[in-house]
Amino acid sequence: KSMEVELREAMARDEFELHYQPVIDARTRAISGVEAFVRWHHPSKGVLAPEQFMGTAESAGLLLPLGEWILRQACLDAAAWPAHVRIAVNVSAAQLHKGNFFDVVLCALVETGLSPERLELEVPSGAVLDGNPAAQLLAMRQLKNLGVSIVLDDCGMGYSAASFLQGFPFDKIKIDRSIVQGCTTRRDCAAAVASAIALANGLDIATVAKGVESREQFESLRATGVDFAQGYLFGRPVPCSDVDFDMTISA
Ligand code: G
Ligand code: G
Ligand code: MN
Ligand code: NA
Repeated sequence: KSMEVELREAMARDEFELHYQPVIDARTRAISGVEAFVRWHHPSKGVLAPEQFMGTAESAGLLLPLGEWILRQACLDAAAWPAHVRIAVNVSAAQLHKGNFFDVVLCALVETGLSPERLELEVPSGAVLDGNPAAQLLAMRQLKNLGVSIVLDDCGMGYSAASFLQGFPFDKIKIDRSIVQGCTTRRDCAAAVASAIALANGLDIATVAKGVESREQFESLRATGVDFAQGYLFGRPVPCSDVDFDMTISA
């Protein structure tokens, strides 16, 4: 059987699951939210990560239905959590480029009862640049008016030009793991992290450091002024029932 056929069956058979990774508030050291990551419980291959099936989902035209399922499931799960926990959902370029994106998000919020202020949508920078900027801007502005946050996900230095950040209504940027992980050992990484934070601060955009794996990295990022941090130091993505909503990181 081809993976494409298996993916179509997986949608019907409910073989997808969301795992959640904690995001820590760097100031309070307490959990501020989680990011959702999709997993596929393949009938014979075990648990598959998105890199193993997202390509096929895309070529099979399944990114939109899968994306809608992910959004709705994440909102449904989050609606049952303590109200201080925000939920970040990754959005694909295909979803962002579709004209009905705002309606899909609104529908998920209304049907699950999740407050819009608790939802963050993480958009890949490539998707923003490649698409129809006017249509995307409209959708982003509508979502922001509703109270949803827009997050620029993979902010490597290539996309962090002030003009780009200012051209879209981002509430947050996520600083890439590749530079975060070098912030205590490499001058180029330390400089790149510091300049991303300074630029975001100047534009009233919050910052999240991804891929934080050590205490030293976390303390260095806090000293540089990062607002939020995420990574294996705080926890891996885990099933909904395993998330610790009272997590705090001791000083
Ligand atoms: O934890 P993990 O291996 O699942 O994540 C790998 C990549 O897949 C990440 O870059 C992440 O952004 C992407 N990804 C994970 N979950 C989702 C999802 O629900 N939707 C989309 N569009 N991408 C996801
Ligand atoms: O591209 P993006 O950074 O969104 O990818 C998220 C992927 O990185 C997921 O597969 C997630 O499980 C993984 N991840 C999350 N935190 C860490 C970390 O601290 N270190 C490493 N190496 N990977 C991480
Ligand atoms: Mn993400
Ligand atoms: Na990601």
